[in-house]
Amino acid sequence: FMEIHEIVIQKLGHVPIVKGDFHMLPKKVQKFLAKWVYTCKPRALYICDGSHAEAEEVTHKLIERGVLTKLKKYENCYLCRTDPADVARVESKTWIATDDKYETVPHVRQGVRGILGQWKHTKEMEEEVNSDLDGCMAGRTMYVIPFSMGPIGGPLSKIGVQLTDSNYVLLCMRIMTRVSADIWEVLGDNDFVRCVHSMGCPRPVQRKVVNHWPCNPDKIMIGHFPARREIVSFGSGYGGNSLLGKKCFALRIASVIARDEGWLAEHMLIMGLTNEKTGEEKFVCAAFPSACGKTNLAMIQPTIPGYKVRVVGDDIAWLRFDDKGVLRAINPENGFLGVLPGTNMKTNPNAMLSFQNISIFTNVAETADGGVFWEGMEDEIDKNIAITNWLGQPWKIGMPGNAAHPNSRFTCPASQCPIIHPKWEDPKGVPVSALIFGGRRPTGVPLVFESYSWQHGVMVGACVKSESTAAAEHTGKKIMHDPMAMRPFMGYNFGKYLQHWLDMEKPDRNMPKSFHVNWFRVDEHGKFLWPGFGDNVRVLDWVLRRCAGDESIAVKSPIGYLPKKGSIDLTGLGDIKWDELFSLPKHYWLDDMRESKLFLEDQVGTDFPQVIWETHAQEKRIEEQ
Ligand code: GTP
Ligand code: SPV
Ligand code: MN
Repeated sequence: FMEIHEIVIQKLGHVPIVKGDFHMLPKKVQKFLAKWVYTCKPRALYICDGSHAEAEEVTHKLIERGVLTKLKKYENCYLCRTDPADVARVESKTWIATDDKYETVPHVRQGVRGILGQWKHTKEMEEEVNSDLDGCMAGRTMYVIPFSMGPIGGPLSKIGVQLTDSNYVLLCMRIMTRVSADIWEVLGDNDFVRCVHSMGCPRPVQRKVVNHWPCNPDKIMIGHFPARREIVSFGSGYGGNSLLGKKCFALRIASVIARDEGWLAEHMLIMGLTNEKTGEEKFVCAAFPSACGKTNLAMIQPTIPGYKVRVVGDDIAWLRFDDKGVLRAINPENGFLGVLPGTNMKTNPNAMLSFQNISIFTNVAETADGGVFWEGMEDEIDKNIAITNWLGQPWKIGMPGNAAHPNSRFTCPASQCPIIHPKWEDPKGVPVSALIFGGRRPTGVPLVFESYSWQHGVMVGACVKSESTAAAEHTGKKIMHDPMAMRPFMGYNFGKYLQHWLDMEKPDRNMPKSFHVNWFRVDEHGKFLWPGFGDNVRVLDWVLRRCAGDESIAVKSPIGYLPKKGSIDLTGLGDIKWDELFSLPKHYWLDDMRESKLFLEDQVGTDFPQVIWETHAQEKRIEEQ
């Protein structure tokens, strides 16, 4: 009968600890480490402290090995090309493991394949994890990364510890989360979210390593164990698959914690808009599916005077009502992992200015002068400069195919954004006045509408759809349901999640108004009807005037309140086809509502909160239109 401590030491075996002091770690962390060292069998253990020296050391190693190329044109910026088989999140290999299936996924209609999360029995997932991870770090170093989602020690923040055999992942985690040795003290004996990541490429390697990017694409597995707050990711080194603080922790696991603790973890940007006349500032959160414009909206450069815009977060919001009934939001992240194609000094100067220093560019093209290039930057580089595409081949503007991968991304510290909000790290969060849903809807859906009530807003959110994008493995352009922009990120039964949203509404709470926007409606030639980007501030201006109680600018429609004609400031925009932008084709909406209803009945079944349908006879309103 051994003491826990002895078991821990025994399991660690003779793995050398090349940095850090194992014995100074909290006991729970020691046990966690011992278990995974025993399973993964790394060559060495490296306990990270988040220091500057650590970044230098790791960066140097990555350059030496050819994973990173220093970009001469910038300070501390690096290019990384992945194995072309590892370029996006892999939803088909992402699972939530619980004992009870219906804790994770809704009761779908018989014969229907559920798309709101993938469930595996805890036992089965464990077996897969044990077999895949057995010896998976052989010949490699296991990095131990203590990190905080949200300001360290903040009342809304949560702590995680990630183990990984990828120093690229370590470097990105240092930007995207708060990595610090202080975490150990703040953590003490408390629990933490357990994150385990491996590229799945032990030495000697079985599979040819491409671009110095070890991975195991055929065996990718991203498993979540919400009951014990654990994430195990295998086989991929890219984005949301491997930076476990992001989608895995801050959305999937956090949504379960949020369910248990009475708050919300959402795929939302957070931004502040200050009215320059009154000095009053309002904050809004917006949920759009992946690659549908969150980062762009959060960093918007307004094209009309009157507002000062500042960003709090561009991807994830943790939302909680305070004791005064005010909804408060924090951005749990520390950096931005943004889409590059389409980003330039015209569309998003604030993003461009955020990544001039300490940044990593993954899967973009390189220019001969040590700069970067992607689709959308044609007017911002020297026309005669030689370009190498993301696959390492010579490239010229106008050639078929892409210079950069459509899901190529920058990773940079949020603090580098010129319009970062001074309160972006306020541990209490910022007060939220409006929630906005949206997606890529080429037809039928107006630029903006406001829901009738909180409950109606939940329905509008549940009906979010969008044209598929490159952020995940889906191919071809089709309109997919992405309820609450959370389809790939749900941590538990979507029906229960909707009920949790409904339960947020209480008499003593100041419920934010909710809206739906669509920047992507096109005319009969396929041209965008709305200029988008900086001009989206005109829509936010209308939203904020509605929040301030202006009754004169809205008209009731079957789907919600629409802007009264002329109530959106279009000064200087030239020809905007208002009627086309706001029309509600009756046949379209009837089809759309029936389709959405069928989708929710198929996919959420008896778990769907019926009250949403009962109170909002939307179809009837459309029929009677
Ligand atoms: P994730 O990081 O995947 O969650 O994406 P996101 O929601 O932050 O999307 P992002 O802001 O990175 O935009 C994705 C793509 O949409 C980019 O190619 C943008 O150029 C494009 N985009 C963003 N806003 C607009 C807009 O208002 N109009 C149009 N037409 N395109 C936009
Ligand atoms: C998204 O797909 O919504 C992202 C990128 O923000 S990733 O971190 O890869 O999920
Ligand atoms: Mn995102």
